[in-house]
Amino acid sequence: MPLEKTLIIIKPDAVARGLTGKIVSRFEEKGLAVVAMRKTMVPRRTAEEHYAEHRDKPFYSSLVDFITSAPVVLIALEGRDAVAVVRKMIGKTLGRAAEPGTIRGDYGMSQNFNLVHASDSLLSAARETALFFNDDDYVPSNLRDASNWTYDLSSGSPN
Ligand code: 3AN
Repeated sequence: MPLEKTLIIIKPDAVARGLTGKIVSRFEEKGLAVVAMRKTMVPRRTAEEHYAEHRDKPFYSSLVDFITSAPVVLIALEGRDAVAVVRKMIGKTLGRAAEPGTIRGDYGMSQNFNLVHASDSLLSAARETALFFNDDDYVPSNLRDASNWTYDLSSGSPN
């Protein structure tokens, strides 16, 4: 079955507000597998590389300041169409415009303190997961008992 990996960062605001568990639960309940996870401070140079595409934007340095200011939780999630599924689950960038039912829509009001980062394409997902995780950080998702109940495997083409 073709599986994608995507990078989530639970940002300093969400970690400080004690929302880590709730956010991780949402992804688990959806059927995405946590295949790597680490609570850490992000080194400044790593943050600059992570946000490189925003280097010329006026908010770049405050973005780097924010993500390096306090602990974050880094998560690699795996699942079918994981990149798009997770983007839909986090909602719009601006919390107060994000739809209820999304993570930002349910827990946030801010644009800058918007709780989570999620890779926005397969290409960014590959770049960002490699920036934060090594090969030996990953556990195999097929060890998770519920994995046989996330997709219907009986029809030949998992769905
Ligand atoms: P998203 O996180 O929804 O993918 P991006 O990739 O457009 O949003 O922006 C990355 C981060 O930069 C956002 N999470 C937000 O914190 C910040 N940001 C985006 N647009 C603005 C803006 N116009 N002013 C200030 N900060 C912004």
